[in-house]
Amino acid sequence: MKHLLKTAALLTFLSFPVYAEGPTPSNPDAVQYIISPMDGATVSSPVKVQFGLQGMGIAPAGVEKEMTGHHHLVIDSAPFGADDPEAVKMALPADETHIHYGGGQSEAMVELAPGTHTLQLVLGDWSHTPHEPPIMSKVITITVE
Ligand SMILES: [Cu+2]
Repeated sequence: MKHLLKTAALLTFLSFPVYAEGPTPSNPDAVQYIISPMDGATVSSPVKVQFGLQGMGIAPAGVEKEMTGHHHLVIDSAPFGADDPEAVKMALPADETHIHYGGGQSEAMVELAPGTHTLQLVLGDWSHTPHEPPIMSKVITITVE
């Protein structure tokens, strides 16, 4: 019986597309979302942002493991890929508007200036590159007092 289960697991693994190089496959049904703050919320800085992910797992940057990735927070930037479809095929930049949580964090305290801000999560693979198809949250808008 144990042997049969192992075989089943192996067959499941092999049914995913295998790329020698190129995009890391995602679970196309995976859902990434911002648990808090809520869309439209008024908050004070630093803002505790909680990251949600269903249908895939979290692994630290540099760890290549099937169906995993780490969270990236995109602040005040155009919805990811909308302005440049090619961008989803490259590693996410690391700057003040693209924050990597390569330790596998599921929440963070984020310093934001007073005013209106947009937040979006994008899942990146071990090499900080979006999966195929890319997994990302919807964009939320918050107001920092
Ligand atoms: Cu990253």
